[in-house]
Amino acid sequence: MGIGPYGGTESCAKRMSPAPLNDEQVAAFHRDGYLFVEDHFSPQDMERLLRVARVDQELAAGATDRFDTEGRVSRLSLRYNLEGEDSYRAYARHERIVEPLEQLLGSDIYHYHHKMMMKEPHTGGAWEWHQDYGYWYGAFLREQMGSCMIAVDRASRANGCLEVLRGSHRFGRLDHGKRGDQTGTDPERMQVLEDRLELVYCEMAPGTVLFFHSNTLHRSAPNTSAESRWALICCYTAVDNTPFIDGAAGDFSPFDRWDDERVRVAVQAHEERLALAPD
Ligand SMILES: O=C(O)CCC(=O)C(=O)O
Repeated sequence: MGIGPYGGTESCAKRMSPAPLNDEQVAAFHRDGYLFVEDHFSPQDMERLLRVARVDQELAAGATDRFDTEGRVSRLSLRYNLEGEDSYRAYARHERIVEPLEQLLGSDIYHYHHKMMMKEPHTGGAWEWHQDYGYWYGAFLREQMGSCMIAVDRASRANGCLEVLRGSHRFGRLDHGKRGDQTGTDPERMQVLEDRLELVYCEMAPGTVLFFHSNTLHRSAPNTSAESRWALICCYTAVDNTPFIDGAAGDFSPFDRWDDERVRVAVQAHEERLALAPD
């Protein structure tokens, strides 16, 4: 039984409460704009999450298509609230996600939204270079926001893993405009940053997580492989950085954080509702 970076064992049920990130991890996040934590969740937990997500008609019904500049489609299913006991909301409440991100952002946080990114074999389209704060700027005054990408499937260069530009969060928010169905960064500045900064391919085994800052430039290539690339991305904002405009989507209020056992119970209940046989 392996020991994860959070001091727990591979079995979700037996993991201990999360330990804080160490100084080196926090410094790496501030330097690079992102932080990988391998083996954050066990492969078994990710298999269960994927099995649920694959048959969940509600998730599928809530999915929307986004087209890249070449007209290839990427699907995502997004939720702005934590009302409900499904597996994705359980992970969005997970103390292993919320507490490290609070540490990295230096603030208590509210949930903004979470989304299952469904990049299908051969068809999953690209995501153009952007900053999340480029999308969110219209509703939020400050960039004190961040996300955690959980690799549910294995993410590789072949299936269109996320790509980040190391240290790009330090250049502030760039102008964004329409790129296909998406919002992308100003190409001229983007070219300069691509020339100057290191491109990092976020190849991740199931259960690895990537915490990243809202100004970190990222994109992903189309999925040209026979393997799907599903990932759950949970997004949060500092509690004193709620939307300044009326009617912005989201439910910005304190929420309960769930530990391993509470998340496991929610996933199991979800499996039962979907009539999935236990492993
Ligand atoms: O899933 C991906 O490949 C890209 C997702 C992304 O860029 C985002 O959600 O902001």
